[in-house]
Amino acid sequence: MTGFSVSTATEEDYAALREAVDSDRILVLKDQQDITPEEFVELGRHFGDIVPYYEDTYHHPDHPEIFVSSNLSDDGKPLGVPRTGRFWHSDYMFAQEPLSVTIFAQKILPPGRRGTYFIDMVDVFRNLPEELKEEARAATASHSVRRFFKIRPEDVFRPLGEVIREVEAVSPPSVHNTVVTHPVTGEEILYVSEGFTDHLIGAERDGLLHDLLEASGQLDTTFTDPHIVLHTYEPGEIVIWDNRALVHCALHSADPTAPVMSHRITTVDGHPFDAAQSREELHNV
Ligand code: 7UC
Ligand code: FE
Repeated sequence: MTGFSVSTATEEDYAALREAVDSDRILVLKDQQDITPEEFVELGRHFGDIVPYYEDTYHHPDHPEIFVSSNLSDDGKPLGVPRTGRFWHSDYMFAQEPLSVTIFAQKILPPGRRGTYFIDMVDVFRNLPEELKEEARAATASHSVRRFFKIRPEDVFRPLGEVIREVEAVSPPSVHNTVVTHPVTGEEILYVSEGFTDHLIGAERDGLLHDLLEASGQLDTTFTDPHIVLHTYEPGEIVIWDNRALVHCALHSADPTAPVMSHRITTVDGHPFDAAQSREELHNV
């Protein structure tokens, strides 16, 4: 979409953006290079309550609502965390209440290809054989950040066991339905990811998680599976996506030293994450 500007946007414009994200799952706003952090936060507020990342190593120095992925430093202090999200996931899958919407702004683009791979997990579920659908509906899934928790600068010289215990205490695994019902569209979403889903609970057989991930395209290391769509960023783009329906995987620059920076805001939209399971139930699993 061209022509959007936070400085002139009306409530109707924001409603149209939200509708586009619900119907198309992903929306690209062009020519946003001049957006200020304050305006970016303002944009985020129109998609629900902003959830700052739970680890403050990722925070923008002046705006904790903004998650920074970057390999740059300011006065020797790292700005955010480099090379984040290089694995299939949905943001905050490991949390009791995962996120509804992700808003992603590429601030400094490295040379070469920098993008995000997406898979529409509504499509994936719709195309599963009926038998696999039934097996998935019958199970719940346990998700954990542990494989992708990034060691923080202040963790150096700490015993690894202590760090692991802390990760498990601060971000214990979450349990969600393996098939989540979208609260706005009513669609069924296969809610599993290669990066965060640790195991299924109540599955009829071993290997179900593997079969579901395989069917989704998330195990294809060549990224040529027909479910996979790559969005490569152009300067000034902001991409907004439905974090319930899509899983994503970052494509970082081939050169890890090339300066790069992206800003991200995530929200909960006020609907239950999963229409089939109330928030109270989620907190009591
Ligand atoms: O550093 C990262 O790759 C961040 C990841 C562990 N979590 C992203 C999220 O919101 O779930
Ligand atoms: Fe992510």
